[in-house]
Amino acid sequence: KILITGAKGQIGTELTVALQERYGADQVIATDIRELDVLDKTALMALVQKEKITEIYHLAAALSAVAEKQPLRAWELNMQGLLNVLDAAKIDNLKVFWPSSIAVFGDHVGKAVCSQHSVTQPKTVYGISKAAGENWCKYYFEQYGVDVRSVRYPGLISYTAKAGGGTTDYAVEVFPAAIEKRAYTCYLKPHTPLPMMYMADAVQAAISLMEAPADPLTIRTSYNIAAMSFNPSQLEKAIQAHLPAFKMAYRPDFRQVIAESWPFGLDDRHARHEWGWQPGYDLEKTVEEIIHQLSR
Ligand code: VAH
Repeated sequence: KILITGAKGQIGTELTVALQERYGADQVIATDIRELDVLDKTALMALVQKEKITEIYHLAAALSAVAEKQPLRAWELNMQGLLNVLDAAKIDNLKVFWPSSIAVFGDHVGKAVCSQHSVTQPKTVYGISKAAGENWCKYYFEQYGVDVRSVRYPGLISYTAKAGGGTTDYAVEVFPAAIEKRAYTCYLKPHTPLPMMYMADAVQAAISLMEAPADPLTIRTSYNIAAMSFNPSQLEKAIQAHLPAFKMAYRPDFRQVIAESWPFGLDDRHARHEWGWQPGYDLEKTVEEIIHQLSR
């Protein structure tokens, strides 16, 4: 059976549905903080035994903007939570999926395209926890044979779950605002590009990687994956193609500095060659799909 932690989060909400559809609802144990605190290792181990868990999608974490407000609490949740899951996987021979992020790259890369082996020099608490987490995943794989797999997600765009306190949340919040008010005030400057991905692609990436044969996988920190890159102004224009009256205002806040520290894009050739990664959505297709779904 599959255990999902952080199942009420932005990824968890849609990943839970996808996994239930793929494996059957009775094969998926979806938990969030109320059902399982990932910092409670005893409770985690007990649930793994009781439910006969064989795989964990470990999504519970504090995202970039929230983590900057409470550094040590975010570090504990992101780091100790992952270590509890990795150790449970070692003891019970579980397969693990864990999301990393473009946030592992820092402002030394400028707005470049980062290769799989670019230096990770994170600037945020969230990025530090993801860079450390990647190295713990590699350690548990090499030292104990734990089959843990990871991708570096860009900003994720969804319309069912609310954004979870990240720096890329504007690309989520803008859609309901565009539909209801034809207006949105963006907390980033208009020409701040960021790597982004539609949630359907993000969910597919996690499932494809988890189902891929182990032998061809050479990356046991975390795979670069990429779909599109755009700035708020480009998103505004893509929405205006459907809602001509829509207007974006710009009022940068503390998240501007975080966004400027993240790369323009990621080189994802390893993911494409080793487990068939292939995005399905570009900016136009994403905007069309979300506006269609929210206008029904
Ligand atoms: C965040 N959505 O903004 C997350 C993600 C790359 C961004 O990690 O923190």
